[in-house]
Amino acid sequence: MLSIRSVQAIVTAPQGINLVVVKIETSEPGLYGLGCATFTQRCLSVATAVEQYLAPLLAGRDPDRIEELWNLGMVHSYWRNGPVLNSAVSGVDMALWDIKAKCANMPLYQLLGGKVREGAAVYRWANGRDPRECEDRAREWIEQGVRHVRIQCGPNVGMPYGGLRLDRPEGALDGDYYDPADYMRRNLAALQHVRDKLGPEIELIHDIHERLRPADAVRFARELEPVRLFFLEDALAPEDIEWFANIRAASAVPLAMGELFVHPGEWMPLVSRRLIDFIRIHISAIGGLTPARKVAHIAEAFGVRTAWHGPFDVSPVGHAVSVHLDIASTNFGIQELFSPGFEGPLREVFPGCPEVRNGYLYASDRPGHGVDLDLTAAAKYPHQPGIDRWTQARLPDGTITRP
Ligand code: GCO
Ligand code: MG
Repeated sequence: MLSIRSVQAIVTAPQGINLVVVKIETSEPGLYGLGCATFTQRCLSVATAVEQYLAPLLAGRDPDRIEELWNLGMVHSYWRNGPVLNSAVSGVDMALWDIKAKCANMPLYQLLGGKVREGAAVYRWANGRDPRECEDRAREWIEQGVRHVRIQCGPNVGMPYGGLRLDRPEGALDGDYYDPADYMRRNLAALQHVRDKLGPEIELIHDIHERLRPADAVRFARELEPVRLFFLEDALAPEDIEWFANIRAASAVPLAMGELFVHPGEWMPLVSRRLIDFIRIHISAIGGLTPARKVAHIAEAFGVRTAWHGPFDVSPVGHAVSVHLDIASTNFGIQELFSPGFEGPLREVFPGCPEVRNGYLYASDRPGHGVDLDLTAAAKYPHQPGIDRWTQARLPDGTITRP
């Protein structure tokens, strides 16, 4: 019987962003699987959870039993449904699906029911410091065949969430200050500008990134209606999801939520009460492909579409798993793809990155999810230590707030 021989967590940062990948080797020489366990802000905690707890638990077990091992991985810690342990289980889970597809000599999408489309339409980031820069960036994507662009206008185009106000109180503590009022004015103007300049065909998206108080989010969603967004992303923090009913009552803007979700109790009420239109979960944060495919099926029953989280802090392994699920899901909505995409060192460390052409992501037809990991190359880009500043977000008076 095939068995699990080793479970290893690899932390690598080919683009300077810490990624976590789990490699499961089996008793059959050369047969291994790779999974994404990336929670970049706490990557070493995830790696420790994999190697200190999951590796000894799984050694010698049957890799075919994915559902069994996913449930074991989730409940064995007793306390569960948190981002660190879920990410660790995700790395194992995706690696087991990779192994199963390799054993079946099939691309992963075949195990998920086969293709319902050839490629997954992507949305790309059009970040700018002013409306004109946002417009220019959007035009660059449109020239590459992209039909969905996310407009974010703010001084920090690298992490383009929130406005800026410089008049901090005396002695204010350091942090990443933003002014919700400035943010709303700035982004309403930018979205109106881009819609006016690019016309009605292009699909526009905007990410509030949980940075508004609920009442402001309700008002902003109403103000955004004339822009005709494809969807408004993360209008609320997970702690405030009861307010989605208020936004639904006030605005017809399609709503997308989920990248911060870790517990079924967060997404289930929004889906079952049809309070959102797109579920945008960070797949590793809920435990991997096994739960994500269940979320997709449940969402389909309620008319909610998928829009899996696709930032720079998902590894190419995770992106590949998303694409296989995208092309096999009837209720696929859109796939986020970070900028600049799978370039340079990322391709060196992860041979087989998904291909992007004319606004679509394509899944590999090789057995498994199609992405490999070059351990020698990975070692060239070791863990990047440091203290994130952008998640030390502060309101103008210096109050720490949600990033
Ligand atoms: C997105 C997200 C990211 C997150 C990042 C957190 O929509 O892609 O908002 O930009 O901020 O993944 O680490
Ligand atoms: Mg987001």
